[in-house]
Amino acid sequence: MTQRIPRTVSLDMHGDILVATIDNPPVNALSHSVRSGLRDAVAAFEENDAARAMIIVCAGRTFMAGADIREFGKPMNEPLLGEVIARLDRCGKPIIAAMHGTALGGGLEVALACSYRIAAPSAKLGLPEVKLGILPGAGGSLRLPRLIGAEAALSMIGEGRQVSAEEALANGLVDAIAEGDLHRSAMIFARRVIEEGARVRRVSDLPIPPHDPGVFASARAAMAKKFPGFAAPQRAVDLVEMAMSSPFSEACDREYATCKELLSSPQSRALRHLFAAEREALKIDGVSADVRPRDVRKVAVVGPGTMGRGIATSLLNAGLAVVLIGLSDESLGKAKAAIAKTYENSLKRGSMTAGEVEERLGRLTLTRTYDNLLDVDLAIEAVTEDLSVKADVVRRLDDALRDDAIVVTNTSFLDIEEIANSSRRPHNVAGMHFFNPAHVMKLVENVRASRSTPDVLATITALARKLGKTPVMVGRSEGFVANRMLSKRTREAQFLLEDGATPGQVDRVLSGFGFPIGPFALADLAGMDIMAAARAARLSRMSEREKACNIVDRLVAAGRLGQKTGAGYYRYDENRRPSLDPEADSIIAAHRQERGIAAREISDGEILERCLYAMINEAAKILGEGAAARPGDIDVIWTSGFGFPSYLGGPMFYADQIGLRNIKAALERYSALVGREYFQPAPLIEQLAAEGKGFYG
Ligand code: 3H9
Repeated sequence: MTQRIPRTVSLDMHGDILVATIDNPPVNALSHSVRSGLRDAVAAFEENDAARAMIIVCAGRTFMAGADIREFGKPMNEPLLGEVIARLDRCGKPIIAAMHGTALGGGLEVALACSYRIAAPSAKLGLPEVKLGILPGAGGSLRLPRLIGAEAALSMIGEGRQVSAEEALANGLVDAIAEGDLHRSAMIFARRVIEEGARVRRVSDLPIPPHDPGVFASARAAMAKKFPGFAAPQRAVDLVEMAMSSPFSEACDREYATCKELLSSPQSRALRHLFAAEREALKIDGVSADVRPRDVRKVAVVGPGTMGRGIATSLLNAGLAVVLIGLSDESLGKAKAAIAKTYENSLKRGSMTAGEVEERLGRLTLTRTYDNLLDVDLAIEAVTEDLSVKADVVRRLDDALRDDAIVVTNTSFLDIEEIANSSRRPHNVAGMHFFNPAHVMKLVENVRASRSTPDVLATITALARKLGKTPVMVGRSEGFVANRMLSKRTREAQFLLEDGATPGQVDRVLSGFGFPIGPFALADLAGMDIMAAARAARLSRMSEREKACNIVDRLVAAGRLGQKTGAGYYRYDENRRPSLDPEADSIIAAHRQERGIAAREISDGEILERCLYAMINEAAKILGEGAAARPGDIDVIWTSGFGFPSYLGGPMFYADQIGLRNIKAALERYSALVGREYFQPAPLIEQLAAEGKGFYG
């Protein structure tokens, strides 16, 4: 018998076991039809005397991944998820949730309202609502701690941490891990439940497990440290604490009210915007979804320096074979030692086994020649930022690789077109701009050249995803998106020092805004010599004021290279703890004096606006030029790569909250104060402000 309740839920009887299959691609979200289907499935189960147990299982790649995010912010049609869950909970016969893929949010809440839970060995379970700025709203924060205890529940709800099937079995979240086929295992499990009396087990009936009341205070402190500025993790602790001291039904109402309240909060809107923007960024302009990426199994990395090593490590981590090409045995040996050291640290931390280290290093080949590269599918050059050196490498790769192999440049500011032009096969050339350290940093700016073919672009996107990165496609532009915008913030931070601000003040304002580190503390970390070299590379394209604003060079001349020499903008103790340093202030004061600039009192507001609006204005130029396809791409770049607080949604989303008319007025103000060449509003801002629109309409 096959009975169809709404389209997305079907029911099948197998002897005395009713199987409810949810099929709502792509991720079986709990859309209205699934909710009503589930409610009707429970009713059908209760009415059917022949059915002694029911299994809930999902078709496709995953168990239910939660409430349907697309329905958020719109009027919800009944039944609401809470009602469906209450219906499952009240059922007088046992229901078994059989989970595969990711059982998340509302999906896990459905499972928690069942009598039993069984998971495929590869399944992941979690309540990730906090990442969307909300909290579970359908009993998750009440049932989870009853089942696994307060402490384990706090980390899953407050951090959105997903657990493996193995961990879930160990902490009692699931009753069994499937052996072989999940459906078959679930049937065997259900049969046993029936044979043992078809007992109903309600998590809502479980007593509140004993817990140390101090656990909530320590969770609050841990969340504040781990997620500074985020509201939902703190509210998660409040919620779990409340859930563990209130009657179940009262706690349910309060949980739902909290979820609803957070849903309309600015942080949740920003985080949900980013969730969508990250997925949108994978859709490449002009490349249809059916373009298949080329197969990439073996990659050559040219240049065993810092970037090359990081990129090679990242590729090895993703299971690819890597040929690292260098000029000398010495540089190659150093690179291999550095990669091995990274793995040694992972070994010490326990995040890798000795076998895994050996296997990864076994896939690495070192060579000084371009011989035997015919089995290489893609090559990444990470040599010196010098066009002639890069062009030479591209030509050598042309000769050495198969005709269909892809050549990728890791340039950070050279012209992608000129690099592509140095190849005989420019259609096979593109950029992948990794950030240092490349095996750690999530962001990769993938760069399209004018002749890169769609499948080349699809391949570099797929490769970056395989490396666990967040790729964003950008176009031709000096410094691409991230560094081009950053350079404007750096410029303003320097000008602010000239105008009278101190490094401590600027850093305090920007970290107070939500950046993990201020620009001057960051410069001390990177090293003043590196900052000076970056400045020297751009000198010829700088304005007169920027050229003259050489505080970085003065610090280098004073031997203040940053943390590594114990002093830069700040002074550092032996544990690298910073303190304000009057000597740095004197160097800055001497610079002002020489330049004839009188220091003035600078407000925190001016610091924030000059630093942020200079970036936003540059972003508007980038968008206007088409070097970024969408404002969302820029938001993803800055939140995933450069520490822009994700609860503010990224610089473009933030700008829309301020209002482009207000931004334009501030840009005009700073044009008058600092100079038109620095703050003239971008044409796109002029246009959108005149139309009363924002970047997002
Ligand atoms: C919740 O449950 C609240 C309740 O507690 C209380 C309510 C009262 N809804 O990520 P992918 C789309 S809050 C609608 O590329 P993957 C996604 O946009 C929810 N759509 O695949 C994309 O669409 P497109 C708590 C969703 O394999 C497509 O599916 N749950 C949802 O890399 C593929 O997604 C979460 O926060 C959704 N819930 O990763 C889970 N989820 O193709 C959020 C995804 O048009 N989801 N889509 O761009 C995820 O973490 C990942 O999507 C997942 C799959 C791990 C499931």
